[in-house]
Amino acid sequence: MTSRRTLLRATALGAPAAVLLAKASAAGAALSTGDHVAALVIGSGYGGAVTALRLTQAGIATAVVEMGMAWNTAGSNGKIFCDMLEPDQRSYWLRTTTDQPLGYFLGINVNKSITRYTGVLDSEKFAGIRVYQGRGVGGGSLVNGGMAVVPRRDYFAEILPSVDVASMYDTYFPRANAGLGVNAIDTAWFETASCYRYARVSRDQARASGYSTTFLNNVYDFGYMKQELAGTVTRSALASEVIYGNNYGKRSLDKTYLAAAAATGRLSITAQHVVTAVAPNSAGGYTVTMNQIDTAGATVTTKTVRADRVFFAAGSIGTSKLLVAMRAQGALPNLPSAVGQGWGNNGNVMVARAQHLWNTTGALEAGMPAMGIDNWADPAGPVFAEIAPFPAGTELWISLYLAITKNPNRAQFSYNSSTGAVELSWQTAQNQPAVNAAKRVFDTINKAQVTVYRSDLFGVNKVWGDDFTYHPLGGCILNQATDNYGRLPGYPGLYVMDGSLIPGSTGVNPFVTITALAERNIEKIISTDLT
Ligand code: FAE
Repeated sequence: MTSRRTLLRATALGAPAAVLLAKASAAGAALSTGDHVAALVIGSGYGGAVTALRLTQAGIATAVVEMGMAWNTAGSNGKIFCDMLEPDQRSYWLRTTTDQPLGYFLGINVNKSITRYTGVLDSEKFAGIRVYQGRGVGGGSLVNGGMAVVPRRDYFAEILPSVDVASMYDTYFPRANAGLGVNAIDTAWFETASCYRYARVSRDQARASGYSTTFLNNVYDFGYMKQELAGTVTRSALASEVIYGNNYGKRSLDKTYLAAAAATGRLSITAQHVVTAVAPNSAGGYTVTMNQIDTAGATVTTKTVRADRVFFAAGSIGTSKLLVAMRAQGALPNLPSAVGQGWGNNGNVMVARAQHLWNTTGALEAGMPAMGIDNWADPAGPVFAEIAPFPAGTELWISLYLAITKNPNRAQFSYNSSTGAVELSWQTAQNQPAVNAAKRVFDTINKAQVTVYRSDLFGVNKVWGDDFTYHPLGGCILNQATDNYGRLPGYPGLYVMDGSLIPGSTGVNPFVTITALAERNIEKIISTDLT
């Protein structure tokens, strides 16, 4: 309840989130070389935002460093973010062409040229997988589908056996849901809303094929969405806004956790700074090196600051890359060998089905998914498939799914000394168990409904979207690479707080798990290490 009250207090102050965050940046300004801070948080996604709020509430001045932009200024169209139908430079992180997850239509590449810019969605390419991540103050919360799903209790116990399950479900998951502003859809409205026809069609066919379905909570304000459909407010989720940001309606972290942290007056946010090194400082604490970048990604200046404590919250990829590089380069040579191990894609695979002409999915599709097919209990191939929108603004007769499966394959990060890059060993073929599990479900549905797969959306003649993920997890696993609360062994004052703690899979969309685990860990760290 504390978090709920604090967040309410933050907004009750009368200042909108953007003003609070602007104050946070102004109060602490950007970090400068020579600064000495009590706590420095690398990254402003879920792990970082929870850490920032709880540290500042505990009276500790906290500096958050974020490589992406603050996303508080309107662009050429009068809005902060662009939509999915007309992506411009704001869409992608330092690319000259878009790299849409569904990059093809009728087998034709539909990506377009854009100006290289520090846009909000990164499609980071490794040898065998593209990893989509949010870039900006708020991390993945700026670009994600908002689905806020608590994992199954037995599966959580299976993936993180060192964590007390009762305290997670009694305390930390409820705390995370409150802090994130999670809300449930009005199920009666769902049944009639034109913008969820696509979900109802998929649901009815799944049920008729023997599968059960479930509603999904979200951090998008469903009350706002109702008004969008009624035509009384500006559209966002109903205006093809999702993966390049939502201009309205979404409770992203800059409006929840980070706004509440800013309201304490103890938060500073340094945006457009990429942390490149962390090493022990001879005077105590750690030296953190960072490059300030411009909107084309060029380094403007390099800064070093000293921090008594450093919280790695750069995401599964960002944290793993930094730590693996620091170990290899000798800055943090004693990091355990488990750092860089155990990375997985949460069993992600996407697929689409073609509907019969008489089974329309609707021209207006809500960008925020609200329903999933739950076949996780099937021991032959657990699948939890979100019914995803295809918000093209026109009838397409397409049913799209993001399947989360129990893929046992894992990958490692390693440092390539000749290029200086950190590589990820994942190969596309490692996703075959995910494809097999999803195929069982969707083959069954197709057979029962006499429908077929679309093979024109993920490439030419390619049924499965098996070469990208939205859910990078692991690389610095709890109780293996860190202790049971995210402390890095051998380096007092260094902590890991994000999705890298989770061993490659949560069985559902991951941000509630990441948030709840961060709530659990920071509570322990504050009570034992900081007071
Ligand atoms: P994250 O949110 O990625 O935050 C890390 C931050 O650190 C980012 O802001 C980075 O820019 C920053 N950073 C990285 N390296 C550095 C550095 N060296 N220096 C400074 N800053 C740095 O990490 N999950 C759900 O639960 N439900 C959904 O509906 C959902 N939909 C998604 C849709 C899309 C398109 C994507 C990409 C993801 C989706 N996810 C969803 C996944 C979710 O957003 C992701 O698991 C979390 O954002 C991960 O949280 P972390 O705190 O680990």
